[in-house]
Amino acid sequence: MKYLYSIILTGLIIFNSFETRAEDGYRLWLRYDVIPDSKVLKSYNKQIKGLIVEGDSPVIRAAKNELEKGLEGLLGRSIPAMSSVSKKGVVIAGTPSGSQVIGSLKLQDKLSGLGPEGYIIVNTRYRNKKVIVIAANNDAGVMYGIFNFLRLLQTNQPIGSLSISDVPKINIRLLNHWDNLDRSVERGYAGLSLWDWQSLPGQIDERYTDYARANASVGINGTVLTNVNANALILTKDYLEKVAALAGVFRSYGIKVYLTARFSAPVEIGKLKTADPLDPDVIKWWKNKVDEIYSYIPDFGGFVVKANSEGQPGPQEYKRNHADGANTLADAVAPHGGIIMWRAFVYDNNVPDDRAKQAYNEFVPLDGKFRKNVIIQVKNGPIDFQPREPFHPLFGAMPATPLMPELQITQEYLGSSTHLVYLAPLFEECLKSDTYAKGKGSLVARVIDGSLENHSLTAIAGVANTGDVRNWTGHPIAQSNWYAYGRLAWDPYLSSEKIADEWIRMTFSNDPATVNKIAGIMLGSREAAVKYMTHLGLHHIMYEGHHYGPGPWVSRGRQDWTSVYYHKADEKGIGFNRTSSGSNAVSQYFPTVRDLYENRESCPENLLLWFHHIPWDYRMKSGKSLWDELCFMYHEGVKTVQQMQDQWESLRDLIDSDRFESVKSLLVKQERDSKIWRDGCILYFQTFSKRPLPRELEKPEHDLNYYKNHKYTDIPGIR
Ligand code: GCV
Repeated sequence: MKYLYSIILTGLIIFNSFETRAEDGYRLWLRYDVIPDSKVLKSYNKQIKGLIVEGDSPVIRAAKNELEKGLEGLLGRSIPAMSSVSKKGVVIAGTPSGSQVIGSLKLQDKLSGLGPEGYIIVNTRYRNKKVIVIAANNDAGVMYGIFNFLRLLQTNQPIGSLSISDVPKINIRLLNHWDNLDRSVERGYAGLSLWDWQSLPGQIDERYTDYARANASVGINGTVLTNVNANALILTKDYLEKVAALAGVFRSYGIKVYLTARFSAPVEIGKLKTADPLDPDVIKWWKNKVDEIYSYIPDFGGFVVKANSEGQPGPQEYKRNHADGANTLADAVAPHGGIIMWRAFVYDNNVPDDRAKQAYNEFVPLDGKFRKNVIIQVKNGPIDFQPREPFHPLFGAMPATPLMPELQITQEYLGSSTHLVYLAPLFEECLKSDTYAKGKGSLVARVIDGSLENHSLTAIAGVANTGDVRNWTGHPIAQSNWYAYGRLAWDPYLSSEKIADEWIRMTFSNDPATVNKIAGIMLGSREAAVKYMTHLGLHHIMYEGHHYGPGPWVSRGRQDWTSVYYHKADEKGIGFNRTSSGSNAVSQYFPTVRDLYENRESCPENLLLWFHHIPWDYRMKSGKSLWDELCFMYHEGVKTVQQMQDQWESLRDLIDSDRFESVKSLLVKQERDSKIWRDGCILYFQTFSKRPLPRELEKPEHDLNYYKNHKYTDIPGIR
């Protein structure tokens, strides 16, 4: 019997891998292959004998499907759906109102306080039989519970004494797609947009469902389909029908659809003479337009708006402010329960002030002036998704207004989908920064989960890294950034280590050696990128336009789009003086943080050149001069990439050859590019420092002109 069992199992494993076209990455972390550890598999098979998932909503049906599919894949046999608990080992999922069995378990106490999306997973007894219960107040909670239960199995966790009670800490958890209607993706490096507007609404690609499954599995419950550099056409009838078709797919996974609103839409598609937000015709136009949208999509989430930023139209053109603009839209969506996410990413070339200060200057005076259904969307740092930035000073500075962070999952400034950079440490660094807004412990996470100021409107956005390439994200490891974002959106207090551990187990293997090796590479990768690109607080010194390689020499055109504006290297030293003797951006932080940054001795060295102009011979904590430290850091960055290559090589026999080879070849490019960053930057800064490269360091292969003229020909999305 045992023998027969293992023959069937081997057959299933082989069948499964043929069926799924080797490891092309399409299945993301929802792979559901038979658990290879026979002990673990046997124990699960003993504990899971049947299923009861009651309820008849689309969400429950989708969740039930997922559970059946997941269990069949992982356990290597289909688990029978049952109508009553006739034996031990039944997994029961549902809500007290939708499921008789769950209803009879009297779980009210355990479920109270879990809201519409929280859930419990517990081992208990039903009519004296051991069962596993996944219960929630609402269907969405049941679905999240089911995904977590599958994650427990995928990561080989014990399931004999479960007592899980989980609830999302942020209510609205969004992906922002910078996708255009011609299917190009701004800062997208993984092919075309997932939304095939030409074939919608008639054709529904299976990818839409798989996209929704992936998002739901990590708790993402909203998607903004269109670019913040918005096209008003998305608000016209033909496109709304297409949007409605997508919303129909996503709804079954608890995901709402949102759009970007072009502020000048009343003029562009409404044929009005003005888009002045206080003009009665404009107010009426938005109201009618919104009513129309809700007639297509009754659960439409609302709008994201980029206004008066980088050439986008906005209320300031009519001498109105951001609150006037946001409130007109907010009033239009309010009767339907919609929200407005108004972006604080604003800066103006004509304002002769430090760009890092402008959002704060424009928005803090408006605190308390927004409608209740407006939330201000703030990038993690004050410039623009750089490899390292201090947290944005707006966090904590607008106590009367809900704020949501915007994180960038797509790697605009971190090597696109060519470099292996695990972003959870970057996200975590921002979320765990202490603003001191209400004394110690006022973390950014507490500002945005509403707990610091008691806000109930809470949200978070991540700029998506997905596209229509087979593996969704281009670089196989970039999938982890989508996963990590979702997990942190659900719980911003999670650690990068825990998230990496889960993702690796689900995506590659539960073998401890494999997990450790991949985790080691991932966890050091962000710091490596910072070191070979912009360490010690350097920022915005990238190649103009595509932002991929180095460009510290960029000096033409709009000042605040150049590099020289930011590094301010001269013969004396390097760095942007943002202290009280400079732009005084430090004054936008609460006193404890302000004092920390103001003083160059206390300023963390990894942000030193963000806040200070430092002499080349300044003694760093290492004992080296600033110049030597800068050179050593660049070299360490490259060295880490080389170590990543060796570590990856040691995985050759531990993981599938498809993903092994793909990452290996990308690491070769990453090493090449890290050297271009290192040598280009060192040679350029040397023209100011006039100091030699420390003797022990390898000399650049080429002269500065070579790096200045280097053209990339093999970077996704870059021509
Ligand atoms: C969508 C940066 C990017 C732009 C992006 C902008 C924004 O400037 O380079 O591509 O535009 O941020 O976030 O609005």
